Amino acid sequence: MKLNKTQIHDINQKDLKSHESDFNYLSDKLTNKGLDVNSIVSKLKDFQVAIPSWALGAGGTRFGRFSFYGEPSSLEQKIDDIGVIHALTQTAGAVSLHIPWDIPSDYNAIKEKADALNIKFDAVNSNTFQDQKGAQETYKYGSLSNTSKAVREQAIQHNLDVINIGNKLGSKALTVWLADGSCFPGQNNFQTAFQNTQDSLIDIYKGLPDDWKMLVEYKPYEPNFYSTVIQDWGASLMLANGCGDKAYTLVDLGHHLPNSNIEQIVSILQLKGKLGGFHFNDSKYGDDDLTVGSIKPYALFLIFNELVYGMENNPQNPDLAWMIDASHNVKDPLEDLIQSLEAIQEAYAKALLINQADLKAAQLHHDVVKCQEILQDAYRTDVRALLQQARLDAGGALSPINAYRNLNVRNELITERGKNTVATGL
Ligand code: AOS
Ligand code: ZN
Ligand code: ZN
Ligand code: ZN
Repeated sequence: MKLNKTQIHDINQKDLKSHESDFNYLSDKLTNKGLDVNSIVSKLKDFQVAIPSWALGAGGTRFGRFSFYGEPSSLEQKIDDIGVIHALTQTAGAVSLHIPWDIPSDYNAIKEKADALNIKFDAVNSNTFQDQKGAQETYKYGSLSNTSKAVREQAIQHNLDVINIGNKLGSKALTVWLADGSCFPGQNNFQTAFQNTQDSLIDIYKGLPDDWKMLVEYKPYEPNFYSTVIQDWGASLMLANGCGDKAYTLVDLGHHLPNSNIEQIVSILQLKGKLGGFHFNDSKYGDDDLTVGSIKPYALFLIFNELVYGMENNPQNPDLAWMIDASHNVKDPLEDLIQSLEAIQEAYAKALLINQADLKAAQLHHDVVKCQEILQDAYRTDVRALLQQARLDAGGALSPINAYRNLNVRNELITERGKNTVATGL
């Protein structure tokens, strides 16, 4: 299944007139406020978010998994699906591979496919949270933190293998997320576990090519429920600093205890030049992996406000690796990802409306009311016509969800792949 520009162009015709009037109305309003609409639209066009190779099928919980018809069962098919999302949204120009779930069998074929669909290979993800078939050692009691040297060595080697695989595809970053921790007090010595993790990460870091980054993801709990070795941004930052300049912290929105001020975390990491990557999702309780912006869109906007500030004011911080890390239990995964992309772009567009000079002046005058007015004026603006314009300029769909449905994508996929498919991955 491959969508072409003509199909999308034709579908857009019906809504073109009403889009134009929406866009012109908004464009006038924003121009009158002194904003450069063209530059905002072009920033939206440039903003690309990676889709993880494990998110194209239905997710599940430990209580069960309900498959979704026409799921991809090979890496080729997963890239095809990302191609569909990218053709419609023009925002998903990258894939983030999970190893070993998605090891390419034919590197050239995979690269050619991705190239043809305009998809790049973003960060590669290692997996030392599951035992692999035929593995000598078990990760039941940890991987990089394990008290057994043999286990640590196996986990280090796996990460080096992942770098090697990513290198063949043009990836430039390794994301390390560890499940390591303990389920009960007394089970682990915190200091030993942390020190072992640091030493193991340093060994991996030594194998990192010069132009690569290592992204260290943190998470407070799950699958371990008493302690996690890399439980928060502080632990991640210490470990990254212990490795060197090419190691950074990765923030996953779902990996915080309730009510954490994520925007402040993001802000300070950028000040220190240490924010390397981002996993988008939304949550009500924990690592829920729900559709981005479905629960706390205002929080997402506040995070984007800090990201935009950082992108403009913190040259010490590198470009970020953006990825959606969501799981789809009851929706068509492709529709869910399209909704997430829309929410990300919406929050980004609203953050771009904030007049940073006015905000700074209001802050200096301690005009707290004005500060809030500036943020909320941006947040309350309906920016969807800007997103549509960005997609239109890039050859995407005015409404990706409508186009997806009108083009009958899911049925086509079912015809191609069959009804009872099982996607590999989580
Ligand atoms: C796990 O909770 C993390 O969010 C990871 O980033 C990711 O979902 C996992 O590593 C899948 O490979
Ligand atoms: Zn994540
Ligand atoms: Zn997670
Ligand atoms: Zn998550």
